[in-house]
Amino acid sequence: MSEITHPTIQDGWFAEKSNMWPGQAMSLKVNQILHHEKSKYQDVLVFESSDYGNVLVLDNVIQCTERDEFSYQEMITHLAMNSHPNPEKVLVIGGGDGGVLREVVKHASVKEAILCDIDEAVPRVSETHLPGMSIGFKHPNAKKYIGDGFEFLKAKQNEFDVIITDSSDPEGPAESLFKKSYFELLSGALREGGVITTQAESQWLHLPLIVDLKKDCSEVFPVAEYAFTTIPTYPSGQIGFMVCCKDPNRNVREPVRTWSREEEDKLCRYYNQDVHRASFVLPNFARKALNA
Ligand code: SPM
Repeated sequence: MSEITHPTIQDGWFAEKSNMWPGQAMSLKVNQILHHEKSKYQDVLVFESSDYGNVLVLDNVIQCTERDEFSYQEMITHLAMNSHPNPEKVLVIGGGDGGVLREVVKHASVKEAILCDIDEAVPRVSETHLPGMSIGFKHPNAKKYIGDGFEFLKAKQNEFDVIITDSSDPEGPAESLFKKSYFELLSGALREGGVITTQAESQWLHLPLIVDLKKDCSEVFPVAEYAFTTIPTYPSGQIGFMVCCKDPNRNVREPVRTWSREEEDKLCRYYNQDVHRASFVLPNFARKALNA
């Protein structure tokens, strides 16, 4: 075990406790702590786990593990990208580990992919400890910008085909990215027919928040749907996304572009066109709440 200590790690186990998921805590066995710092915005921790590879934790909340990150990064990216007929210019807000960028540049249509993260510590630490994700920054069409996503968007009008908001949870630096005024900025920054996806929490834990998000998104976009993916290391084993489009005639539940089955197999470990469609199918309790 390394010399570095962290309050979330006791007796060789990390525990993710938060009032956002009271009474439960995901635990991972720790081999060693690789990095810890208090950045300007948040507590940044990376540890090597016994079974999930290296793990990035911000403000005591797991952001990604090397073992299961592909589920989240592929789904938040390809649900949006394959709901657009020709995404050329793409913006990622947040996502400082680079995993979403890695997925965006898999699309041959992309001429420019810009990532804007508020905290320089996240890409810096990811470049050292999460090389399989930060590889996204190395693509020739990818650009990184450090700054506040909300402020960045204020200066943008009709610029992007797809915008993906890969945020942390609403308590902390990402709070403004869950507000209706943020979705209005996203809509303004999108070109005609543009698509967004945004991290939209778990139906098991945050249904009232998701109901509010869907309401806000529906007031800004003519199409606003909730989809979800499974992921073992997020609380409740799932996380959702709002998928919205400026074109009222677009059905985001159906990919407008598909890779061949062989390409899907080569490019993705989780996403495929059937999973795309299935991710919008909700259990009764969530469907009732979201359709009410
Ligand atoms: N590129 C990966 C960054 C991850 N962004 C989302 C993190 C969400 C973590 N909290 C999940 C809690 C679900 N309620």
